[in-house]
Amino acid sequence: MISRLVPVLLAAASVVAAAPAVAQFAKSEDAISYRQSAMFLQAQHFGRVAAMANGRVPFDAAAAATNADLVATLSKLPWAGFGAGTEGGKAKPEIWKEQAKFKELSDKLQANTEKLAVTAKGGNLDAIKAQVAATGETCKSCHDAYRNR
Ligand code: ASC
Repeated sequence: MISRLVPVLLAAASVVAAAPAVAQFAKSEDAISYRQSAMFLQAQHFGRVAAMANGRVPFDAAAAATNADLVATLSKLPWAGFGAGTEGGKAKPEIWKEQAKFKELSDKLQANTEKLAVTAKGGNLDAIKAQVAATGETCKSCHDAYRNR
């Protein structure tokens, strides 16, 4: 009897495992905290590279590379926190109505931060300035469309 239940339980477990990433959050407030935390960390580490690009702090190639690497990793994180039923925080409801456009912008950010990490490893400040600008534009275009002030 129990043994006949095993395949059923395994199938049920695989459905849970395949559920959207939102399933990892116990409640929608946790998803909101998660995505806001990921955005906060991105802003801190992108801000360190941007400060060098803008001449606000002296250029330190190793610090730029380390921070750019972190941004590339961190930029993968927030999206799991925008699952179905997690509307709220600073997120505009349009995110859940325009999933394809939101995904396109999140992919664009990740492509830009990846490029920033590669560029920062190269150590050329002018190239870093250009890629910081391109990445910042990507942040801004998504915020303009999908973040409440
Ligand atoms: C940051 C930050 C943003 C972006 C954006 C770029 O450092 O916190 O939201 O860069 O200002 O335009």
